[in-house]
Amino acid sequence: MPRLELVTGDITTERVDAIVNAANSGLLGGGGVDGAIHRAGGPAILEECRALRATTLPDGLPTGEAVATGAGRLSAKWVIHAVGPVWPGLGRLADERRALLRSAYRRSLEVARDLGAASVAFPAISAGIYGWPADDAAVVALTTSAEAEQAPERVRFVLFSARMHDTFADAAERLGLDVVVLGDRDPR
Ligand code: AR6
Repeated sequence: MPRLELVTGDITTERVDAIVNAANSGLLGGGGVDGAIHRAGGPAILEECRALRATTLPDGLPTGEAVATGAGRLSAKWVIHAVGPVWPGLGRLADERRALLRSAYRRSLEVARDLGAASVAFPAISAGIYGWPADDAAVVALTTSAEAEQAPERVRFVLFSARMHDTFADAAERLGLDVVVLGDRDPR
């Protein structure tokens, strides 16, 4: 099981080997953390995404999948673009889509591991513009990472607000998972 870490902050400044982007299937940028990563990382990331669309991913990246590019000006070596599902509202569809959210985490961890990353940072995938309820998003993020067989040694959740941080911390406690809470500025 990887070491799980929680921190409040802006994921674009994290000093980890790989940063996960909560992208969309088009891979050509967007709002939220996606916009922040492309702004901070510069045009090289978008160029690589365009190249993927022109070659191996003409129809875009399916929901629940992940693909890596370089990280441009970011201190990370790679950005792993993962596509989470849109929250469908409570009901039958929620279970199906939850499997896709699990898959987005699992595939990101596998891609990170295949790249040789020792550390990876995640935002709360789907919990912003895609509307996933924060507590459920935290449970999926934590359990999928804790259970992952293919993962870097360190998995860090970088939460943009104190409230989301508390949601992740509470979920971890309820689930009986050991997580290391880092200070706002991670000394690494
Ligand atoms: N660092 C860490 N977390 C952040 C940052 C940041 N700089 N900025 C936002 N968050 P979202 P989604 C948090 O909306 O729900 C885009 O348009 C945010 O507060 O970025 O998966 C894509 O192109 C929230 O908790 O991603 C897609 O179209 C979490 O990151 C769509 O949004 C995820 O919010 C994906 O929506």
